[in-house]
Amino acid sequence: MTPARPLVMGVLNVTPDSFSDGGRFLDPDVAVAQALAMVAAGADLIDVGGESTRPGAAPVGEAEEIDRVAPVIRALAAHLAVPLSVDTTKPGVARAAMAAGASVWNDITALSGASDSAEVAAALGCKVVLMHMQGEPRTMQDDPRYGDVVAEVRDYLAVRAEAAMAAGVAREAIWLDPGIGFGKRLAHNLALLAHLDQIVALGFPVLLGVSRKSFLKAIDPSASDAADRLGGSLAAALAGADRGAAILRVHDVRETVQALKVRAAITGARLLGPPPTVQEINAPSPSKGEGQG
Ligand code: 9MG
Repeated sequence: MTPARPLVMGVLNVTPDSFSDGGRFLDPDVAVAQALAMVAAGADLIDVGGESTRPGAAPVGEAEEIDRVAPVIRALAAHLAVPLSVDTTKPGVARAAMAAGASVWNDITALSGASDSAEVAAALGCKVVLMHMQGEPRTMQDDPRYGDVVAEVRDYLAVRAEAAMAAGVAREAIWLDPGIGFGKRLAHNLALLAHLDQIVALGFPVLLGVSRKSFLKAIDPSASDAADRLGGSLAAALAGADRGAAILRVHDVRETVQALKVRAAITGARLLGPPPTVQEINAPSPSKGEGQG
């Protein structure tokens, strides 16, 4: 039996200014072609975003955001069998996206972007991603501070999940996300990745987004271009998978799926193969020249 692997969520930005692929997929036909390619490469779901969340990004009005995402989601729903997610902080955009065929609301404000966000999510009956962010995208990287970042993020997510359920969102509809890079320094991001199991322990599926993020550049300064961060993205994604991430939000679908397949094959081989006996472990290694051909 192959061990379960995390689901892979492909990122489709229909924004003129996203940090990684801004402006490339504004045309619905181009967006559909890109989404089809991601599904062919193994994406289990597609996340469509019409407002950039990179630090310093300019906010977008609701009508413009709907104009960007709704036609693309409608076209994707007609061509794809995989679930579609909308990355938005606005209940009006979430409503329009669900009407166009989406079934997941990916909200970087954890349903705190508007006073009625949680009630709208409950009424829509969609899945919701509740993400942690300190501050707001424009200024979040100015001076983020925490005492114990893992405990603070975990407790915040637990409170937001309770608030969503109190508003009528079903427990099974909730996914949590530590919000890597959202109001966090390198050390905060690394602590959250190293201790992701503490967020997983809350009992909800955990979505993780590390793909091409700036903290990778802080570790390898040669990766100043977002597209040069594939190796770091894969390493961080696998670390998240090892700690129980259920969904990985990624730009490089084919490479991520391949990395996960190799990881699963290794895990499967370890699970299926007989464990070494004490005698085998204690047996002396062959001396030089023996058994090496
Ligand atoms: C929109 N967006 C950008 N990065 C993200 C992340 O890490 N998680 C989620 N849920 N959304 C993200």
